[in-house]
This record gives sequence, C-alpha cells and structure tokens, in this order.
Amino acid sequence: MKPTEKIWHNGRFMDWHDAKIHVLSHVVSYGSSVFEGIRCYSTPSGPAIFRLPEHIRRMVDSAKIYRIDNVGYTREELCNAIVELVRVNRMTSCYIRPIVLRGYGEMGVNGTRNPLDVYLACWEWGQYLGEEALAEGVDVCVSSWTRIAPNTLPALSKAGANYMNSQLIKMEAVANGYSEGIALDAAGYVSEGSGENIFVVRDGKILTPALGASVLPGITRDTVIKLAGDLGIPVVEAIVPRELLYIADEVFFSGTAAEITPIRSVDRITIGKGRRGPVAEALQKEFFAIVNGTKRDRYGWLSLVETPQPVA
Ligand code: PPE
Repeated sequence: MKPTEKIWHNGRFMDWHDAKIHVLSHVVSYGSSVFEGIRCYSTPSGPAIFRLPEHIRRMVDSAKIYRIDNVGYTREELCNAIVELVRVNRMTSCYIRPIVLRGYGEMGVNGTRNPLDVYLACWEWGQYLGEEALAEGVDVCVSSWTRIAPNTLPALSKAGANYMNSQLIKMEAVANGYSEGIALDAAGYVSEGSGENIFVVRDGKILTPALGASVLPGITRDTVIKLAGDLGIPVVEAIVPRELLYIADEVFFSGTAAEITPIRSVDRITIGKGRRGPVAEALQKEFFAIVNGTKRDRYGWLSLVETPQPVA
C-alpha cells in the first residue's frame, strides 16, 4: 500500500503515519468495527466518488445493528469529509476506507462505554482479483468454509469481525491455487465470495442470492440489478443451489474492489465458454461508461470532487 498524505480522524486531518490506535482499543481484542469500501474514479469533470451516500448509509446501518445509534457525525458530514479527503490528498482516483471503531477505555466484551473513533482514509488500489481478471475472468472454488450463519454475525452489517470468515475463505482458495472462494450459506445454498456478491446467468436470466442468504447488501450488487434492468435482462433474487454455478452460461462477481469480474471456472469446471460472457461484458461496459464519466450519470451516482484548477 502506498501511503497518501492525510487521514481524517474525528473531524480533523492528520498525517498518514500518525493515524495509530492503542493496542488495548476495544476493536483489537473484540473486532468491534464497521467500515466501508468506496471507489473514486477519474472522469472528465474531475474525481468522482461512486454512490457515496449509499455507502455512508450502509455504514451507519452497520453501526446501528451493533447498538451504535450515533457515530458522532451526520451522514452529510461524513460525505462532505470524504470529498474533502480525496481533495486534500489530491487523488484523481482512489479507494476510500471509512472506519468506525470502538476505541480505548474500558476492557471487557461490552464496548458500549468505550469511545468511538471515526477514520477516513484513501489510497490507490488497482484490480482486486489480478490484472487480467476483468477481461479474462477468474478461476474460483466453492469454499469448504460456510458463510456466517443467520443470527450469529449479522451479514447486513459490514463489520470488521465478519472478515475473519472472509479470510478463511480467501486464504483457503489462494492456498489451493484459486483467485477467490465462493461460500455457501448455513443451509448449503450459494451466498457470496469473501469480498464480492455473485450473479449467475442462465437462459438470458440473471439470478443472485437474496439478502437472506447471508450476503452483504452490496452497492455494486444493487448497481448491477439496476443496469441489467436497463439492458432488458431480468434479475431474480433467489435461492441459488451450488450446482447451478457449474451449469450456468455465465457467473460473475460484483463489488467495489472487484467491480464486475467474470468467473471462468468454478472447482475447475469450465463455466460457459470459459471466458467473459456477453452479459458480464455488457454490464461492465455500462458500469465503466458511467463511472468513467463517458456516459451520462443518469442515476446521480457520482459525487464530484472539486479540485483546484491551475491558473492559466
Ligand atoms: N460481499 C462482501 C463480503 C464484501 O466484502 C463486499 C465488498 C461485497 C459483498 C460487495 O459490496 P459492495 O462493495 O458494496 O458492492 N468488499 C469490499 C472489501 C474489499 C477488501 O478486501 O477490503 C470492497 O469491495 O470494497
């Protein structure tokens, strides 16, 4: 990771290298954080942050599930601070990571009396699943690990602790030579990747696991559902059996980091023609046209970052 200049902490900017926490902060022992991952794209009108209010809303929701009613800043304040973060770091494109954590004070599982710390950071982040992933597709496996079960860790909250499950899925996949793992939910149906939602295409229809399948309510997932609708391709939120992956015409991931990544094999079984399929390609084309600012932002998904214009 290449450091940028500034990180925002509780309302003020500090140097990247000073953004440290105490080792006995609640989050370190107990995993008590919620966070977001947001991308900012370079457009002809300057840097543009993709679906910023939706991400901030999800972070506030993630906190509320863990009895944090107030993260200390309004959604509007957080959105404005993030725009400012991108601006002060003079980024043209970047990945943005807001974090709310239970900090230093008391020890013990109940962190409700610990102070909350809010951090906003950004840095450059390239392709999540490798250089060729977007064009060529990736090879993935079904994980031997089950996704977090209902009523254990709530999947609708993007909590740091959820990513212990994700780490098991990801590390196993990589150790076995795959780019990513797909987890099944506690009932044995398809849930999601360690850091991506998943879509299956068969006979011109798209299926994706419903929110009840222990998935994160992905902002990119929602984007794909809307864009597919615009392209006239029906999307159904459904129960997806594992074996449907193997006989699909196409399978692809969606996520902020992964964007829209085609999957060319699952468990060494070739999916469709073994390369990016036409549905994934059409969705990518539409998605990148909007985020790169070459097509009109018809949903108002971009928050523009005003950067100082050089004097002529
Ligand atoms: N499921 C999980 C478990 C997940 O972590 C992500 C995002 C998604 C689905 C897709 O959600 P969305 O980004 O709103 O479309 N994963 C983030 C973390 C990546 C990381 O390794 O860190 C991301 O893509 O930014």
